[in-house]
Amino acid sequence: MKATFKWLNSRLGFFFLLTILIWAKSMLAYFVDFNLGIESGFQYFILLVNPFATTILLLSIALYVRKPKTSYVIMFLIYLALSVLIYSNASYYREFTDFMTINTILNSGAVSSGLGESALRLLRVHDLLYVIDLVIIPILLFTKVIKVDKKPIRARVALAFSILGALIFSANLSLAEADRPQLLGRTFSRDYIVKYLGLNFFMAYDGYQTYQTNQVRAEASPNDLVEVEDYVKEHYAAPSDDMFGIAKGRNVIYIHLESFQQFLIDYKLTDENGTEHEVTPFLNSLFHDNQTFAFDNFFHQVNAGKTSDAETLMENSFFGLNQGVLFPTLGGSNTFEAAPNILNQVAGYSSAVFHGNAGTFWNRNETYKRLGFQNFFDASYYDVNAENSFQYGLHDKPFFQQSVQYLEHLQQPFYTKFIAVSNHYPYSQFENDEAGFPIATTEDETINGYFATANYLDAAVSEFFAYLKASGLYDNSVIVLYGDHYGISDGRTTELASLLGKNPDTWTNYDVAQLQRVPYMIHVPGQTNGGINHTYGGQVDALPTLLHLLGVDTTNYIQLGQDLFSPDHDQIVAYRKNNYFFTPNYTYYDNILYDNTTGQPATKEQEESQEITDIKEKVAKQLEISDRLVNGDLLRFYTDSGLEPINAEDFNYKDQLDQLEEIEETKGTFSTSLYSQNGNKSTSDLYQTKTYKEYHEESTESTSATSATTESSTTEK
Ligand code: GP9
Ligand code: MN
Repeated sequence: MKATFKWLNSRLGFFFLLTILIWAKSMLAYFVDFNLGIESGFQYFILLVNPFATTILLLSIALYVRKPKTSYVIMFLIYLALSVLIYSNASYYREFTDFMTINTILNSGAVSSGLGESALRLLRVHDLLYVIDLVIIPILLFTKVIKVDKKPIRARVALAFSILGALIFSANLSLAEADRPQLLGRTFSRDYIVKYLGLNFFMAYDGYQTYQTNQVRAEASPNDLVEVEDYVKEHYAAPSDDMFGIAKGRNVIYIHLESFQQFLIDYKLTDENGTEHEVTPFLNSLFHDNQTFAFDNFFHQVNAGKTSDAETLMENSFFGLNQGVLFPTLGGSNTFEAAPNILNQVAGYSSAVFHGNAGTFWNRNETYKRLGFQNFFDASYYDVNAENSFQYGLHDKPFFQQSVQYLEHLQQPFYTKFIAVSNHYPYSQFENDEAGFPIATTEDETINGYFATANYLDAAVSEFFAYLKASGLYDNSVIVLYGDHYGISDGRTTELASLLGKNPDTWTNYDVAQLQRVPYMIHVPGQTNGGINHTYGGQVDALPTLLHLLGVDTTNYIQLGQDLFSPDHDQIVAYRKNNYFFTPNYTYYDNILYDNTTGQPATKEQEESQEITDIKEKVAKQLEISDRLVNGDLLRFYTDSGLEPINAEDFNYKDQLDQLEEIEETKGTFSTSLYSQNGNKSTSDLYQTKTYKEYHEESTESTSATSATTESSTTEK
């Protein structure tokens, strides 16, 4: 027995023991306490090896220390720190389904409430496995069962271990980047970083990011606001009298159309037999409805933060970051004066976001609180299973359907956002009863599937509208639909050319630039003077536009966009990447200025004209002001809005149905939720959903009106 454990009596033996134990504890946390969403054998493999690199690297520090006792003590202390990190995260995760960050540790009571008073409630039997060794190992050392090895490790050997750790780390990092490109640049979610690179790395990375943002933040002062305020005043576009307040007091329902480009509107895909298929018949009908104020020169302005950048723009009327992504880096600490907060404080709106993916994705669970969203229904509120979901969460039809059980409990008026996701890269084909819409036949799989997933999204939105009408919510709501960003990335668009009736050989970056249009439709039931508006605008303009329709004065808010209905609206659309821009006359994209009338590069005179110099200056200014505002966290100094600062701790995204029901109860007969108005009865059964197959069978058998298809119509799959 003794001989078997003899290796433990050497320093390297002790080092290996601790390494293996940290690995084992990491596995315990990964597989028992965390929910990391492992999607492939490859990810599984990365998960198994990721604790080694940083553990070896850190423990190797103690190998350089020659004195026996000191070396053992240092090694054990490092071990202790790593163990505490694993265990505290395991415990924190049970309460918050998230990892601890430097910010949560430093600034919030959340950690103490997670690990303090309620810690007992969070204890599990298997927790013993995380801590028992912390007692046993010292005992084994004191009782000399494990003997302290007096012989120092040669510096060269110590160095070899540090290098080994570093090598494993770089291998780990390249495997991770291969599976999830731009993992670090974009910081999609903490889950991703832990899944690919482990907890230790995550902590260090988070520390580095926090340090960087705090540096910039610390240097900023209230003085920096002056320039921002000047810009906002000068750039302000007063509302048009005809439009101001036309939707006053109505509920707001945002529908986020994932990866949806303007070219899909009215597009017909021709199948192999030459038959044309309208891709998004419902959204097309909305686009042409005279109750809809639709825009056909509206551009996305996102950068690496994609969906979350679109959200940043729409909710705040400022841009995402030039480098990195705002939600994960600043969302958990910055001060915002966003739409849900403004509407709550000036017009008594309640608010909620609905999204069928993990709440941690894009750090939404932290950021939404600071934006002022009272509720956030993430994947944990939905019945998500292998059949009705994919890698980005719940599919759109069950997503909208399952959302109404929560929506009906919100006090009205409400400000809500539904983030659809099925029309997301890689636009995989459905392999169930949702399959059937034709798949395009280009060389590019991604493009081929795009139309079918867009058609699915269209059907999902149509069902949701039918519910809104059936439940009565429709009439006192304004429904805003927008595409968040391109679905077909620039590099793939040549393949798309022929589908758009263009010649791939003469396809240029001018054509690519035109594809950055996304739909923006404001549907105001009962209004009849809508129509298609050709004004050039972008996502940064959405918030002042909406607030003015709701009759909210925006003069005192720091918003960088302009009301699209304002006669003063400047038709200059800044693109976040490289200060490109779109205007009615010019397109600046991929470092080339194009003349819109010809689609050809502009002449030298045009390029050097005063008009272009002015546009470039305005674009640069808007982006620069945005960066100053967010990087310096300047809104924390701003008081002229008259808004009370938000306390993120006031919002708790757990057990939200209970919270909403409690509000209904307290308000009694004054409760304005749909549920209360409906005599405390759910409206969920008004929701009708069918699969593509069911719709299709129905339309082909349209002569037999009472066909059996309606029977099973409310079941999804
Ligand atoms: C994820 C979804 C997609 O929850 O919103 O984000 P994206 O990849 O488009 O940025
Ligand atoms: Mn998106």
